[in-house]
Amino acid sequence: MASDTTNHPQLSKDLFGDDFAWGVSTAALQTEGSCDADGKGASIWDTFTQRTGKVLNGHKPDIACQFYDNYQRDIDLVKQLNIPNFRFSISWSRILPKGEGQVNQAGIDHYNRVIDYCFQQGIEPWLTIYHWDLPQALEDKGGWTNRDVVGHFKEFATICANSFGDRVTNWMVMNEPAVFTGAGYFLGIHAPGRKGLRNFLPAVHHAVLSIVAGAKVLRQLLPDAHIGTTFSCSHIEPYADKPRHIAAAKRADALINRLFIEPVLGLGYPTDELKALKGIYKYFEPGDEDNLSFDFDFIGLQNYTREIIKYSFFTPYLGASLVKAENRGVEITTMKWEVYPQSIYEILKKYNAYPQIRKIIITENGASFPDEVTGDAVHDKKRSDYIQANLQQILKAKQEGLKVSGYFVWTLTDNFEWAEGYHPRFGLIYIDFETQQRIIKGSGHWYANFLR
Ligand code: GCO
Repeated sequence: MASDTTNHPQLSKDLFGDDFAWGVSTAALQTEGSCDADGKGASIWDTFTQRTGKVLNGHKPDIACQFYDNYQRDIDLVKQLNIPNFRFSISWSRILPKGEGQVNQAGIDHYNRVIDYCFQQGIEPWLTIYHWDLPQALEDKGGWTNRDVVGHFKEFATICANSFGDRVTNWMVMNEPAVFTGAGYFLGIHAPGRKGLRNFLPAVHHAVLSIVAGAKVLRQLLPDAHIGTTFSCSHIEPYADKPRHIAAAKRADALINRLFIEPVLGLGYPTDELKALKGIYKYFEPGDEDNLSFDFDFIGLQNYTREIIKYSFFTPYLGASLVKAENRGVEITTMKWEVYPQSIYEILKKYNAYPQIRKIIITENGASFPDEVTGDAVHDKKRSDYIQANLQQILKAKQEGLKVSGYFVWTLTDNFEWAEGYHPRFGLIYIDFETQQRIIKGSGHWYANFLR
């Protein structure tokens, strides 16, 4: 694979230190398939993808990577790539088909087998409790806009802690709340497809209460657990050095980078910067102020790109819009995201500055590019270059003393990329979705060598 890889001579795993956690991340809905197997209830993504026009090419997650039936095959590949830590999520509706009440033991048994198999292969499982696949039965009662969801999430987190906590040490309560509330309850482009501030604001508040409630449950039941939660983030720059663009970039930063982490760190919602958020207090109940923050062992940051922001009179509430990377003449991925590795360094500097954060782990970073398949090889030099360039930036941050202590690639195999279906390929491992054949890509070979 030598010809497939640019030499980044100074990059070696050892430079990051012995206690740096190396891994790969996945999510249940994106990989498992078997959407109604063994008593599983429907999730909002199972129903959303039945609606026409919601997902590119009408793709559905019902088969995906067949990870539910064939988890051993892919965990074997994690091992083959020398990856010591494997992050995956638990499907809420496999364990509580209606989101609450009746427990489906088959779902618990399944995840116990997956966890046990990781340990058998010498791989440390890292569990995400919630990665966007809310049970449809809860959505029918209002989903994240209904405050009852907090109690139901607590119930789900309690079952996870009691069922898996005897072996699993590393936990992430929730994945990227800004995306599932923003895309799912404000823009309507992700499940459940709801729109507007009146859906978004309660969803945000109930998500924050749930993150904290879930973390408290873990801490109480599993005092030795290593507890985190993950946030999406992007380095933001104003379009031009003009006051109106600078102010717009600050508002976008409040929405994209600060909305969830600041309450969780005890700093409250960033309503000063973003006035439209003030409506969130309507959804407060007495005592909420004391239930918005938690002292996490680590914060998971997920960064892919930077955003350039300009003032926009026409964007309601925000008064800001993105200057699309495709119009800026920069290198972009299949997702049309700018390739800008310095973003991850800027992000580390930004979050490092919060004294309340003890430790940062990059729980996702990666890229989708078109893969070139020739026989039994997949050439994806752009992906390995992307990962190496990002690691160079993380190393620089680490050497400057910033508190970063882990890196997880998104993702193991190509999978179901939400509203984009199977078109964007993010995997270190290629999947032919017709045959389910796997081929380790050049980037996978690179990562395996790097981790050796
Ligand atoms: C995320 C999502 C992943 C995406 C990835 C690429 O947390 O954003 O966890 O599910 O697939 O980010 O868009």
